[in-house]
Formats: sequence, structure tokens, C-alpha cells
Amino acid sequence: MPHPIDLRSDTVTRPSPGMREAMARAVVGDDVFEDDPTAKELEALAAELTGRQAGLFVPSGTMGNEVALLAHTRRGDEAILDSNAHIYKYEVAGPAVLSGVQLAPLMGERGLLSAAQIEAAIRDDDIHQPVTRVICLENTHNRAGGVIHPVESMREIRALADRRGIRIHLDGARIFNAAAASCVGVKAYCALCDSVMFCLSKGLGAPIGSMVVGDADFILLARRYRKMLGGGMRQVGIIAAAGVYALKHNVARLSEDHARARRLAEAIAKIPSLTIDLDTVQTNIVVIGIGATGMGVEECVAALEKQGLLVVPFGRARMRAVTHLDVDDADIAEAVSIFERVFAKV
Ligand code: TLP
Repeated sequence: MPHPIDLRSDTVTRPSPGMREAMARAVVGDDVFEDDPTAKELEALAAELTGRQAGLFVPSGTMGNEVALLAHTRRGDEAILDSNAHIYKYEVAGPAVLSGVQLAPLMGERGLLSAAQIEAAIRDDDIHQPVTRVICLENTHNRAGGVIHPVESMREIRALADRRGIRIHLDGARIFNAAAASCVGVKAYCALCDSVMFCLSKGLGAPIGSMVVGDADFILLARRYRKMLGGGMRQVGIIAAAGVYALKHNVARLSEDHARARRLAEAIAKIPSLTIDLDTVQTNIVVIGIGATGMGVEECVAALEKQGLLVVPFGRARMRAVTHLDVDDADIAEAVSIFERVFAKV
């Protein structure tokens, strides 16, 4: 059988020949001594593209979110976030273990929290209660299906945070996707937050790494916490070079992934046994309900795999397919025909 079409995640991409070449040529130094020029170049580029003072290269998005929380909070503080946020669902209780922070998960509408909803959850100034220190937003929202958090809503949350002296951290793992699909620049989203984490290793196609950006003082503290978590790396320029390459070559093409996700979603919407909320298909993520198939989610995923298409289970009744730079139009056409073959008759 030919290679399967891999839509499990946008993390599955392999570095392109050009990216490999950039990695091979990278000038390196010891980044813990802060003398790796390529890591510095990447951090400066990330800061420039997001309009923030400074950037920090971290090995993963998870570590980026966790160092940001460590830098924003003190033990016993509370962080407000959506109950389907990556930080709440998929970071192994890192905020509790590493920062000693209690999470206050709220039920967002398609993953999005409103200012009013957040305001109602802010703690009173009372010795019985934890201090609400930080609000964590996610843009695009992964579990909601790649939904964009509208900039107007983020502005309202910023105004609330300013009134109440609370910080905002953005899990912007896919913030470049949000920007590509919304005509709102990355800088506009990032200006509304005290810190932003974004991933190089997702739609941007780098093999490893994420960035944290914010004010210089904040990044200095985050650098210290990165060291604490074991993320101080040495000749890191070899992987930072892939990040520089990704930011220079792979941002403008993200809308291609969005168009392919849309095409896939619209074709799946025509299959009666499956369900899909086309309104959520705003970027590169497609969440498919197993609806009336009469099959379990694992069974659905296995049936697709047998035909050469990889997706992931996304809860008990949903699957997720993600488009990325290693799939082209022909792959999407083939993915559609596999979906039709497997589910048209059930
Ligand atoms: N998401 C992965 C899985 O962990 C679910 C994926 O395949 O989508 N924030 C968001 C919004 C994410 O989607 C992810 C990864 C992360 C943070 C963590 O990034 P990594 O995997 O680099 O630690």
C-alpha cells in the first residue's frame, strides 16, 4: 500500500529539503551561555513578528505554556480558562504540579469565553479565596475544531483584565492560522496578551519547538523557569534554524491548508451517517461526529486506516482530521473518497 494520508495532526510534518539544508548550515553556540546566534535570531524574529519585546525558544508548546504560567503566578493563585483548553485537558495537570496553581475551568461557547463569563468567575478580595492571577485563552481553539477567538472579544477580555489587574496568557499554538484566516494580524492578537506561546512544529512545519513572547522582564523570568524544567539546551541553533526557516517560508501558505480543510469538511458534510458543524471549520482542523454510523470511534478510525487514511479519535463520538503542509489537493481528494467508501453505506 502507498504511504497513508496522515491527517492525525499538523504536528506530523517532516522538515522539507530546504529546511534540512538550513538546519545543516546553522551557526551554533551554547544557548545556556546565550551565545547561540541562530537561537537569538529566531527569538528576535518571533518578537518582531508578534510585536513583542522578547522571545524565548522552548522545546514544546506544553513547556511554553507551563513556563508562562510559572512566570505569571504564585503558588495558590487561580487561572481562569475554558474547560476544553489544551492547558486544562492535555498538559498532565502541569499547572497544579509545577506552578501550584488551581485552574478554574469555565464552559466556553465553542471554546470561547466571554468577558462577562470571566468577570463572574473572578475571585473577591477575601482571605478565604485564591487570587485570580491569569486568564488563559486559546486561539485557534483546538478542541472546538480550530475556531478563531474573535479579536473584538479578546479586546473586551483585555479591558476586563486591565480593570481587575489580571494577566492574560494566550495559548496561540496556532495563532498564525488564526491570523491567516481572519485578516487580523498576529501582532493585533498578541498586543492584547501579556504572554503568547505559539508552535513552530505544527502548521509551520518545523520538526521541534515553540516560542514564548512577551515583555523583556517576563521573558527573563520565563528563561529561568525553562532552565528549571530542563529546557535549557546547548547547540540549539540546529533546531532553531528550522524555526527561522518556518517563519520565513511557511506562514504565507497556511491559507492553502484552510482551503483544503474546508473542501474536506464540505465533502464529509454530504455523507449522511456523519455529522459536522461547518461553522467551526475556520482554519485547518476538521472535527467529525460519528453520528449515525452505529460504529464506535475506534472502529471508525480503524476502518479509515485500513483504507490508508489516518485521523485521531477526538473524544468518544468524534474524530479529528488536520490539514498541513505535507498533504496536497490529490491527498484531500483521496481522503474524501476514502470517507465516502467507508461511511456511505453505513
Ligand atoms: N496539540 C496536539 C495534541 O496535544 C492534542 C495536537 O495534535 O493538536 N496548545 C494547543 C492548542 C495544542 O493543540 C497543543 C498540541 C499544545 C498546546 C502543545 O504543544 P506540544 O505538543 O508542542 O507540547
